[in-house]
Formats: sequence, structure tokens, C-alpha cells
Amino acid sequence: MATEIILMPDADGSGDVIEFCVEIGGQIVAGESLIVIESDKASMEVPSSIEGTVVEWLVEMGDGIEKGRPLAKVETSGVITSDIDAGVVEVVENSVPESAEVASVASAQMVLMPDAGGKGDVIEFFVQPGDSFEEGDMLLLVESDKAAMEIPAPFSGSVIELVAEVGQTVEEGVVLIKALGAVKSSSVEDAAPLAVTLVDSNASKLASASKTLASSSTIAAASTVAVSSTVTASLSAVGTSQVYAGPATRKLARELGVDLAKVKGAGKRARILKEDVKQFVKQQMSPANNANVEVQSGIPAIPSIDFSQFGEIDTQSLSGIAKATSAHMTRCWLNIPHVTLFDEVDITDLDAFRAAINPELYGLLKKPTILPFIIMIVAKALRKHPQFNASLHADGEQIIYKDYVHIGVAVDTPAGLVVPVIRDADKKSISELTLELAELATKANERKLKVDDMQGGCFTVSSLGASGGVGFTPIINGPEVAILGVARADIKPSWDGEAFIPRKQLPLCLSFDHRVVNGADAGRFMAMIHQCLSKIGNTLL
Ligand code: CAO
Repeated sequence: MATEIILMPDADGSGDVIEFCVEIGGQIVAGESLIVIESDKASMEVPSSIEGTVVEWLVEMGDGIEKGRPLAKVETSGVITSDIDAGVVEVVENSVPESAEVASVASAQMVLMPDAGGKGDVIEFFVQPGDSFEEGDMLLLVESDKAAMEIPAPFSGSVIELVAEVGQTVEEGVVLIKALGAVKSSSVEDAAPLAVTLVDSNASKLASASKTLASSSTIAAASTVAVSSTVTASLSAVGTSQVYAGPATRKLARELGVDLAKVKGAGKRARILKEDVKQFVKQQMSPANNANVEVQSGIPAIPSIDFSQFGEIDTQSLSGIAKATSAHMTRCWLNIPHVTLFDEVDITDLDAFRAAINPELYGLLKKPTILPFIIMIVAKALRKHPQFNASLHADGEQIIYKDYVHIGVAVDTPAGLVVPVIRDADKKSISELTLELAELATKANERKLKVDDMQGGCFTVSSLGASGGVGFTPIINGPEVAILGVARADIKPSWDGEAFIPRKQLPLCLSFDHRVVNGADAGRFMAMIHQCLSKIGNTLL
């Protein structure tokens, strides 16, 4: 066992201690909040730089804290690097390493979750303890509610321990992997003022041990502190109201899905405390309150049923994408008054046109499907009918018309439904649309879509393709105002004035937001799509 002291990192400003996030005797891991401090402008969570047991606070509630102030004594396993013998240890504060000499010493470092625009679930590790990796190598896959992303190694090294677990929800600053890596001289120098170094009491080892340790996990962890410190304005807007709460309380509220704007603070100056959040949840869960919610919303909750009483069951967690889709679809379906208009278009000529295309001439691997033609035609229709290329403002009192035409395309992947966006679809040729669609569908299936690939859509096309039935009612991908569903094309008898002839008919289903688009608008929009698809030659000209 060894004792280390955690110092206040070099954060923006200083503040008073307003909360201890761990109790004496409590366990912490690197990156987890240790204390919360508050200045007159903001409150800030100070994370621990190391893993261990908190044995003593070196500050008291209300103490003013500045950079370098000792915060807590922490007992660690004492295994900092393999260079240090286990044995008697003593605490030596502010032992500044000779940075030039320790510039490339291998040391324990943490790989942290970078800023990914929100939380995500760890899906898969690409490395295991003992594996070596180079800077930039992909270490693990994290999936947020918007996209899956591979997390690259910020340095070269080898894995000591996978700190995060598969399935764990991680956010910026959380430690993912502990690794043995080379510390660059700059990081050592940067972190030196924060370093509290453990040294072996054996005098002959003192110098080398202090250098090694200073450049090891203590230093690395100190830089962890600098990276993961999150300054959160203590007065931040939630909707139109302001809430006054510390980051730890906000974190708890996020975890419990509590809107802090609805919680009454019992703290000084009505500050919302963790206890207030817990109390609020209890209140919400009381039967009396549930009955009230039901009456207010008019939507009775679906009762929870133990299905195992009827036979074998297998319960599986939804993927991050599936959960996000579920929440988004529910929101859109409940908030937007949908109307769906159906049509059937004769695409026999379009099929003949497609059949005559030589893909190689246009740099394509195969003939384009109907989808790129539909996207091109929808893009033209959006330009002609701007009310479809619009969004209703959240206040419900303004309409925002867009002077760009970005079209989302629903793609079915093993992890769930995603909607990558083709930008400026109105400016692209059929071959460009075909290539981009194939590229986005491949990325979607390989979970390589970035958040940017799925943002900014004005209108969505959802093609169920060959397996698609005769029609469906697609849910509008809000805040867009319409979506075109494409079902399965089939050969059907068509009356040409003298006889029934076989023609290929494509069912289309246009759902629109009746607050923004009226039925006549929708009819005209659909008529244009119908006209262009059935007379594709004219359209392309
Ligand atoms: N009717 C009949 N055949 C169709 C068709 C239709 N409406 N649409 C496509 N096809 C044919 C294609 O021509 C292709 O056949 P060939 O290889 O012989 O040309 C075959 O079906 C497969 O097409 P595809 O699905 O691979 O290609 P696509 O361009 O039509 O669609 C993509 C690409 C990525 C959008 C699609 O693969 C996909 O993921 N669709 C599912 C979207 C979805 O789930 N929407 C529902 C959302 S609501 O839950």
C-alpha cells in the first residue's frame, strides 16, 4: 500500500469547497469526481487523478481552493510502475522531475474518452491487456445515441488494463484504458507542479524512483485531471428557466432523467442538492403522482408484464442506436400531426432506362437502383415546393425555410435504423448520388458514420425496397416536415384505353406535418414526383 496526495489541478480559477463526492474510506477511480468547488461564476467538479481509497480530507467544507492545494490523502495499491519495489513509502510533496531526463520514460497513462458531443456506450475493445498499439490505432468502439465512433490511441504503448467495461456508458474525461506509454517531455513539464511523488525510502533508489514516479501514473494522472476537469456554469439555461445546481447534482439528474428546472432547491440561495433530486424522483414515482401524470397526458402507460409466466423468454438490451431511434420516433409520432398520402407511379420507362445504363461508363460498380432517381426528383420537388424544405420553430410560431437541400436516407443496419444525409442533393447527378448512397450505406453498416454525416437533413426518404409491401405510413423525422416512404414495385395490369397491359408500379407514401403542409400542397408535391418518375427522360433533360 502507498499513500498519495491529490492536489488541486491548474483549472480556470479557484473556488470554495461545496461538496465532497466521496466519503472517507470510499473508493475512487481516476477521472471520478472528488470534490466540487464553486466560485462566484461557476462550479467545477475536481476529478481524482488516481485510483484508491480516500483516507483523509486535507480541506474542509467552505475552504477556498487554489491551484496546487493538497485536497486529499489517498491510499493506492502502491504499484505505480514496475521500477518501484513494494515496500515502505513516504509522501514527498511537489517533487518536480528533471523533465529533460525523464522525457521518454515508459509510464502508466490513461486513455480518456474524448469529447464526442455526449455520452456513449462501450461496444467493443479492439485491444486486450498486454497488446501493443501505436498512436492513432483504434482502441475501442463507443456508440452514442447518434453515431458509433472508434476511439484512437493518443500515444503509443501497451495495454495494462481495460478500465471501462463493455456496455458501460462513458462521457468525456472517463478513463477507458490504463496503458504503459512514453511520456513526452512537455506533458511532464506541464504536469510537474501537480505532482506528488511517492518514493521508495531506500536512499539509493530515491533519485531514480522519484524521477520514474513523477513521470509515471501520478504525472499522467495529473494531466488526466487537466483534461477531464469540466467547468459547468452553475446557472445554466434549461428551456427558459434557470437552475442553480452543482455538477454532481446535475450528473445525478442526468442519470435519473430528471429535468432540474422542475426541482425545488433546498440549499442556500435555493441551490438544488442531490437530496432534492432524489426526493423529486420519489415524488414522481408515488402512485398518486403517476395517476396524475396519466390523467394530464391522457396516455395511459403500458403495464409492465412478467412474460416468463407464459413461457421461455430472452431479454436483451437495446443498442444505443435502437434506444435513440425509439425515443426519437415516439417524440415525432406524439408531437407531429401526421397525414399520409399514397400514390402509385408507373416506373416501367424508368426501369427500361436503368436497364440500359452501362455502369462502368459512369464509374459505378453496378447499375443505379430506383433510389438515386427518387432522391434527385425529391430534391427538385423540394426546390419547387419550399414549404416541404422547412421546419417549424420550436415555439410553433415561425417557419424556417432552408435554402439548401440535404436529404436523409433511412438505412437499415444490424445495430438499428440510421439516417445519413446526402448534402446538396439538388446539385448532384445520378452517378454522384449512387456513389454517395453506397458509401453512406457501407459506413452505416460498418458503424463508421460520424455525427456530421447524420445532421442537417431537410427531408427523409425511407425505401423498404424489394421487401417493402404495398405501402406504409412513415413517421416524419422531426423537425423535418415530411418523409417519403417507398414500398415494393410490382408488375400490375394497367388499362391503356384498349387493353390491360403489364406495367411496373411503384407505391409511394408521403407523410406530412399538417401544421406546416396542407393536403393540397401535398397533392401538388406528390404530383410532381409522380410526373418526373414516370417521365424520367424529360426530368433528366
Ligand atoms: N421495389 C422493388 N425492387 C426494389 C425497390 C423497390 N421499391 N427498391 C430497390 N429495389 C431493388 C433494387 O433494384 C435492387 O435490385 P437489383 O440489385 O436487382 O437492382 C434490390 O432491390 C436491392 O436494393 P438495395 O436495397 O440494395 O438498394 P437501394 O438503393 O434501393 O437502397 C438502402 C439502399 C441503403 C437505402 C437500403 O439497402 C436500405 O437500407 N433500406 C432499408 C431502409 C429502411 O429500413 N426503411 C424503413 C424505415 S422505417 O422503419
